[in-house]
This record gives sequence, C-alpha cells and structure tokens, in this order.
Amino acid sequence: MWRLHQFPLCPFSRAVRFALAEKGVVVELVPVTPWGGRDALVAMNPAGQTPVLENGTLTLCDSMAILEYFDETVERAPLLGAGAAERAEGRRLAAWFAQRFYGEVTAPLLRERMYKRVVTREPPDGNAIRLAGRAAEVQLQYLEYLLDHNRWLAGPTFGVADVVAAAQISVADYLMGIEWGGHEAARTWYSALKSRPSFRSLLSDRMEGVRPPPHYDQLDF
Ligand SMILES: N[C@@H](CCC(=O)N[C@@H](CS)C(=O)NCC(=O)O)C(=O)O
Repeated sequence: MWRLHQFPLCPFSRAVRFALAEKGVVVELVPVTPWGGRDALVAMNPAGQTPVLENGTLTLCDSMAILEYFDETVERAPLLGAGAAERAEGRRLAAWFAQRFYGEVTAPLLRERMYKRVVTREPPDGNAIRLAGRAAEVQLQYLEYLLDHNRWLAGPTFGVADVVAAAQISVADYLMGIEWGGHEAARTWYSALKSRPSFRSLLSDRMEGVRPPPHYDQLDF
C-alpha cells in the first residue's frame, strides 16, 4: 500500500492525490508538515519537502517525479500526451504552474493566511495578499488565453498541466486568493475538474484552523 506524506493545503501533494485518483491508485494519507517533525521528513526526502510517497520498499519524492513514475507504470488515464510535442507542452505548463503560480500566488497566500495563522500566530501582511491577488489575476488571464486555443491547457486531452494548475488553484481558492469574476473560460474549465470524482476528496479536505470560503467546494461558484 502506498502512503502519501502530505498536508491538506500542500498544492504539490494535491497534484499527486488528484493524478493517482485519476489512475485508480489507492493511497493512504499520512499527515506531516515541513514545519514540524522535520527530521522524519528529511529522513525520507533530503529536501525536507512534502509530498513523499512510499510503500516501505520504494520512496518517491517531488510531485513531478511521482506523476511521471505513475504515468510510466500505470496505463490508465495517461497524463502526458501521445506525441512528443504535446508532452513537451504539458511539462512546460506543469513547470509554469508549479514555479510561477506557486511562487507568486500560492506560496504567499500559504504564508500569510495559513502559516502565520496556524504556526506563528502573526497577523497577515495585507500588502503581500494584495500582490498575490494581482498575480492571480495575471495567471487567470494566461489560463484564459490557453483555453482559447485548446480544450485542455496543453492540448486536446486532459493531462499533467491541468492536474498541476488545478492543484495550485484549489489551494489559492481555499485561501480566498482567486477572483473568478470575468474569467468564464477558466471558471468553466475549473468547474469541469471540480466535478471529477478524483477531485472531490481534495475539496472535502480541510486544514485545521483555516476555513475556506463557502463557494470553495461548490460546483456552481
Ligand atoms: N518541487 C517540489 C516542491 C515541494 C514543496 O515546495 N513543498 C512545500 C510544501 S507545499 C514544502 O515542503 N516546503 C518546505 C520547504 O521547502 O522547506 C515538488 O514538486 O514536490
């Protein structure tokens, strides 16, 4: 049995949970945070980061490495497209959302609205939240541009770019960082993902001490 060491608002862990559920791989969730019990995490992953996936024999770290491992070993629900060009575009966009969206939107929101609340008990920095909101707006515009050209983010089929982007957006949305107004194409795309059974368990998960807005787990938002 695979065990995923993660916490509910880790967007990289969410990407793994979403992808493995699509593929029908069952995992047991083991709660761990990078800011507490760090020694145990570092013993599994020298980077001291979540997610870590292990089955007692094999330990896999880094969400993209985990997704690629399962895409190579489980045929169902392929995440990387059939052609080399589509695979390259999927990887490019997955890196974009894991680096740019995370760095400019998810990470500041996690720091201001989760970490400071739950761990350090400091007030959030309103300016950092405003900047994250502006960055989210630019990211949603880019999402709309991509959806103007393709049914899914990287091409005609659902894949790794959709998984990684939706995982980041779900955390930003939980932390009230997404203003959906004026982004109909992005909203339609996200609503389709929200309705997938593989995404539902993410939406029902809660981080202790941090409540999402009412629209967060609704299909009509
Ligand atoms: N490249 C890694 C990034 C993972 C990551 O940044 N995880 C965050 C939690 S969401 C973390 O553990 N941060 C603690 C740290 O970097 O020390 C992946 O894709 O798995």
